[in-house]
Amino acid sequence: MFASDDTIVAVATPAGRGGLGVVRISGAQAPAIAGVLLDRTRPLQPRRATTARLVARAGNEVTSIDQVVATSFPEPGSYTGEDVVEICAHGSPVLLEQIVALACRSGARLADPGEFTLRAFLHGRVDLIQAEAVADLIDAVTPLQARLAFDQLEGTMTGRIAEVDKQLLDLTARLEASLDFPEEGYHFIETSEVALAIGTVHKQVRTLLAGAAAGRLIRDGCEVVVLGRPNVGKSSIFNQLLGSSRAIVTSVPGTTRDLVTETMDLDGLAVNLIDSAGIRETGDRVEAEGVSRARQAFGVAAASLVVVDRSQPLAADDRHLLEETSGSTRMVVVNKIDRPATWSPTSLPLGNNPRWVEVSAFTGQGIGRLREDLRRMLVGDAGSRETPMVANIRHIELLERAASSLEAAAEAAERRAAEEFVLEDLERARSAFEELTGKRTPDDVLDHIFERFCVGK
Ligand SMILES: Nc1nc2c(ncn2[C@@H]2O[C@H](COP(=O)(O)OP(=O)(O)O)[C@@H](O)[C@H]2O)c(=O)[nH]1
Ligand SMILES: [Mg+2]
Repeated sequence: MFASDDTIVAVATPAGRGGLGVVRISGAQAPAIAGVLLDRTRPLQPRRATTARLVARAGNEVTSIDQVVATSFPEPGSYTGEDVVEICAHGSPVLLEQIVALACRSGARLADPGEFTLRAFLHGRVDLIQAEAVADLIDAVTPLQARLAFDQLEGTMTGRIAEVDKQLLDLTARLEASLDFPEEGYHFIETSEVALAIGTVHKQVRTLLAGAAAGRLIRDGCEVVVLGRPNVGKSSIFNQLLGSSRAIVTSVPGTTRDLVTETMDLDGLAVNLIDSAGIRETGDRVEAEGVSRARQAFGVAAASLVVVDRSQPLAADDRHLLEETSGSTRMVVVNKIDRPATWSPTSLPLGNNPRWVEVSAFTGQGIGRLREDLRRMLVGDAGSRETPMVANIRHIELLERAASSLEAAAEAAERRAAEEFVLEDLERARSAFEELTGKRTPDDVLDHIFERFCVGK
């Protein structure tokens, strides 16, 4: 996978018909292949979109296939860092495949998924964090996900990591220098200074990690389950949140027996909302199955909305559920406030989990507030801050590894351990950073990362 001296070609636009379609060629032979494909006497001028006739040649016979716009990007200033030619043709899948086939006949080979970006990485055009951001940007399903990925592509994370790594390098160099003069001990740097400097770096890494849980929720989306005893208005709230009548609402208790799932865009957060069967003690086998599925959904969901009906006295089933969910990420939704109240929310047995919001699924009152509160409960104010957001599990694990090595290093420095021990921990932290940016990343990890790309990217 990592040999990159040949020339690759792929359609870069999505499968199916479109106004335009782009074929991308990258590698040393790209300009020559373009010369064969295009009916021109002179080579393309760098970075200048040029209209040309695309032709198929057989012996002396030249058949026109399409009128295209071709652009040449010479190495090293192209996306991949190699010679690249982009051919923008009419968006017919048949036509685009034909152009790809012609390019292959002239010496190109079909690109693997993500191979253009892999080459950009191998040629140092982007680091690994940025290459991953390309895939995230393409996969984004909400504008906030796209923004998060684009920030990463712009190098906000890369810059932060480089800063941290530079401080570590400096520290390592000074410790190594004092190693060369063993009788002097910490010669080029005071022990207290070492511990302090490590502490500063450690804090920067922890700051990056602080937003990680929210970052992951934004990048990957999450599940939120609507719970409550039958007839409190779960399906009505589910529908209000989604803004459509997706789940069946009836006044007969026990109607929703299976899980109903829909994805909603909660101000940029992709939330998989799950409507569940009412949770209550029941003798009915089908209903009991529904109840058990609701409990399973609660087990995997990031958070729950526990619905209670303010127009009815609180039932034993309500109390059980409030108690059962009190240790989790939960919002109590006090529903049916359009009706006369039989109790006040302040009297609810909420334990140490005080979040509640009053709504009427009937009139829609309070639903906006519910959306805001739910979002804040899930990710806080994330997405509106300056620190780059760590969102990728690979990044989180490596930063955690770096953080714990830094802790160990600081601890060793504090107890005035020999420089070797401090250095060893610092090296471990640095190697985590190198794996993060791709300076030193195992091939199987690279394979895994580029596998998830689409062909043509
Ligand atoms: N007045 C009033 N009725 C509601 C409200 N929410 C739901 N209902 C009614 O309560 C009944 C049960 O609603 P449903 O959403 O099916 O409850 P579920 O069993 O918890 O899913 C239906 O007749 C709804 O129309 C509300 O806020 N106000
Ligand atoms: Mg229901």
